[in-house]
Amino acid sequence: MNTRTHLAALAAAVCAGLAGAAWAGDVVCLEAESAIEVTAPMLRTDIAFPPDGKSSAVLASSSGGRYLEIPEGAGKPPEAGGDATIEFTLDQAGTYTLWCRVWWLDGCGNSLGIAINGGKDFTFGQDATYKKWHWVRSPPRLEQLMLSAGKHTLKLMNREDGIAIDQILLTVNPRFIPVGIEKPTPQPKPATPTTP
Ligand SMILES: [Ca+2]
Repeated sequence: MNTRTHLAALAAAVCAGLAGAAWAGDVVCLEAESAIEVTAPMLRTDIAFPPDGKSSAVLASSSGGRYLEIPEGAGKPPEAGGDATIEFTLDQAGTYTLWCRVWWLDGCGNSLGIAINGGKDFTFGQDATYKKWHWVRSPPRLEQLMLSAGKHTLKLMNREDGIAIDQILLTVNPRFIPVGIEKPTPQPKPATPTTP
């Protein structure tokens, strides 16, 4: 390898390294069960207290063994409400794609409503993959997902019972596709009040 070829190879390696390094800030992954507020019949499921009707395999194959769930038979609006609010912080402004790792019972339990920062809610899901954890993507270029840097809230709302949500992922990279369990992104801890 002559010097010029060597430098070209080195430059390519540096560029590849930089591209890889840029990924970390492009993707924010949250555990659904990290919600600051959960109202019934939405509930936080814990592998230590398995609910009736769910196999241990579903629990064991969730990230952290915990997720949010609206059990089958809990009801749907207008008879039943139920929601969960999750706080998250973004390092950069952009048009985000939202992914959720979900478990749907069937065609009558395969969607939820999502509202960002108290804005207009949109329907998420409606795909036909049932009884297994899988990632579902939001419709592209949603106005609600044009987000500034800083703190935001995401509200998951009951639309149909028989659903579960394990992880939530936001990315500015439209080509990013989550696979399996993604590593949760550490979120800033809320400021603790100082004692006088
Ligand atoms: Ca989880």
